[in-house]
Order: sequence, then structure tokens, then C-alpha cells
Amino acid sequence: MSGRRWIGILTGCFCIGLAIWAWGQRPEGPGPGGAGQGGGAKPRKPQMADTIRANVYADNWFSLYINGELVAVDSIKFIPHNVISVDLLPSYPMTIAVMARDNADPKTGMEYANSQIGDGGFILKFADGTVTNSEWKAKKFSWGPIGRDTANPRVENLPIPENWFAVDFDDRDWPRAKEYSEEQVAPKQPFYDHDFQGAKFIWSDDVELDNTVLFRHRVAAPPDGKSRPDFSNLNNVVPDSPPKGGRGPKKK
Ligand SMILES: [Ca+2]
Ligand SMILES: [Ca+2]
Repeated sequence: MSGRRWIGILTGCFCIGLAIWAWGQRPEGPGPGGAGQGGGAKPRKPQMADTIRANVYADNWFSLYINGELVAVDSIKFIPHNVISVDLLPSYPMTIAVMARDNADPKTGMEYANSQIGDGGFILKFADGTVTNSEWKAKKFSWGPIGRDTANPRVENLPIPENWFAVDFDDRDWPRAKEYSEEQVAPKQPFYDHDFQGAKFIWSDDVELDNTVLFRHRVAAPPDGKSRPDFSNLNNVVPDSPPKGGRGPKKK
């Protein structure tokens, strides 16, 4: 057999192998935007590969809402200063709403058994590239001691709006968050054990006196540019074949 013919056979085998490999790489189910959508395409179940990791650090406590739903709560209200790391199934646009609290005495605004004013600080990063920075909105709802008067400490409060975490809450008149340096917030070791690269510490205007702060931010599309299926409508569709054996509870 001539050398040229061998090259032809080998090239043919390579092309067939490449086609088989490409077939194996094809995505399951519909492409981005297909899951949970109409149009006749059969939705697939979300996989862990569809989730993104969220890392959140607060001095001292937070609760986190996404698209109006509570998704994470800081499990330690004071010290040690911990990181909460959870998996999220994202859908966009994504409205993030956070309540952050410094561990201040509600009557004096002071920390550590009323021995000092103390400071706050909040930072967040999602694996889709979402990070905290001055593009976020921030509004203080409890602050003190007024005038830094620790001899006669008193606080001021604003009522927290009932639907502050809702997607359609109007935050247009809220100020922008203020960024603070790592040196100012002085995070503890757990912060350095997690990925916060590119994220900024934020708070309202006074990281020492402002003790309860609400943040809001809308992520229009994944910052990393990656297309992701939207599973937000999953409860309204049957993601797989119908349950076997009649009307029993469907396995999830
Ligand atoms: Ca603090
Ligand atoms: Ca404080």
C-alpha cells in the first residue's frame, strides 16, 4: 500500500474519531435559556455544574436575598468572623439584596460590651464574576453613637421597608455604596481562605457609626459572559419523563 494511501486512511480515522468525540461533548437537553422555557423543547434537570458558588463575608452579620428569595444567612452573628459559602442556581437579571449589621448594641450603637464604637464591612463574590463595589446601592437604617459621643451614647433608626428585598422595590433614591480598603476593614483569616478577588469591601458612608445597612444590586447578565440556562420556572414544568406507576409522588 502506498504511503499516500496510508495517510488518507489515517486522516479518515482521525475525522471519524473527532466526530464521535464532538457527539459525546454535545450538551444535554436544550441550550441556554431553554430549560424551563416554552417552545416545545424538553427542559432538563439542573445539575450542580449549573450552580455558582457564592462567598460572603460580613463584619458582623448578614442575610442575603436573590430575586426576592432568602438564600443565605450568616450562621454566626458576632465572632469569629466567618465566611458563608453557598451554591446558587442563578437566573438573570439577578436582583441581590443584603441586610448587613455591625454587632452594635441597639441602644448605644457600640460594640464589645459598650467598650468601643466598632466597625462594619461587607464583601461578596459569586463565581459568575458578580462582586461588591461602589455600583451597589447602600442605605443606613440604624446608626450611632450620634456624634461619636460614647459618654452619652444614643442611636437613630429608620423603619426598614417591608419589601426591601423585592425585585421591584424602588431603590432609585438610595445612595451608592462606599468602598473601603482591606486595611480599613481588617478582615480575619477566613476571608483570605476564600476567593474574593476583584470584590471590594462596601458599607454606607460611615463604616464605624452606621450599624444596620441595606444593600441592593441588579446584575443584568452574567459578568463573566457565560451563557447559563434559566431554571427559574422549574416548578411550573415537568423536567423529565412523567412519573412511573401512576400518580405517586414524583422523585426529584
Ligand atoms: Ca464589628
Ligand atoms: Ca459600629
